[in-house]
Amino acid sequence: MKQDSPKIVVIFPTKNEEDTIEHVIRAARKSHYNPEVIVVDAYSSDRTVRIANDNGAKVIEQDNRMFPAKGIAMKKGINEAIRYNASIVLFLDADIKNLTTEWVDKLVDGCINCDMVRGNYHRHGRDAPVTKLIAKPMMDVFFPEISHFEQPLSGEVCARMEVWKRLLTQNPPDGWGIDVWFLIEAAMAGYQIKEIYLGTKEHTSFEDYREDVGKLAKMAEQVEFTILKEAIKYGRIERHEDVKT
Ligand SMILES: Nc1nc2c(ncn2[C@@H]2O[C@H](COP(=O)(O)OP(=O)(O)OP(=O)(O)O)[C@@H](O)[C@H]2O)c(=O)[nH]1
Ligand SMILES: [Mg+2]
Repeated sequence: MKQDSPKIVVIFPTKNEEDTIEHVIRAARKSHYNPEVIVVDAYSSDRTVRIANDNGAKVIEQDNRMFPAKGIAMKKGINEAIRYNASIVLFLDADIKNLTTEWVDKLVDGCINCDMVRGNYHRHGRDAPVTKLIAKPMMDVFFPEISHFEQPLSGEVCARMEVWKRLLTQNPPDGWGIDVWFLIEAAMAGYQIKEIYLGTKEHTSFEDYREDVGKLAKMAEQVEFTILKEAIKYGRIERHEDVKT
């Protein structure tokens, strides 16, 4: 590692990810950036925490037992990364079966000259219904200037620490709305954001809902209302009148 390499922290929010946690931590730790790996766990009832500890991650518990709590976990992770003096923080989902070290390197590389870098993938036809049916159409209406981002709910997001710190002060949501919220708030703050293509994403959460998409109802609701609240905050709500119903 070069002397002047930035300090990188990789954060995995986890809830019962014993099948994939070892693989993803190992892939991240092999990065030439030599990152610290933090797991923010949601009181997993399986072996996630033990496996994460055994593979060199620092494991912390999220702040409370409210679920879903991806936002709570991400906020906790950023605060922990601040203690590590990180200059770049990369969030990755822990359920990605085909995560590679190259993903980590590419996302961090992109962040050297950009404020925020986000993962984009090819997804199975039935994967990512909340992205396809809720987030993308709503972003088209309320935030057209950033609706070109293919994956507004991407869990693979890298940003410079000052970006995360500033966004933390804006009262981020606690649940599934967090991903699109970070995108909208970063864009509204004028940060430079780019999306990079990482290939196909294979993740275990898809297996949970491929036969019953209704399992995503809470996620859909939280994403939808996050975008609505942001549309109100930024004076965009009247744009719904342009939608043919
Ligand atoms: N700490 C914490 N982690 C969570 C929570 N909910 C989900 N996660 C983790 O967040 C990551 C993303 O969750 P997934 O269930 O894979 O959801 P997703 O892939 O973004 O969404 P889909 O594409 O709809 O499956 C995974 O690593 C989960 O283990 C939570 O409440 N707390
Ligand atoms: Mg997933």
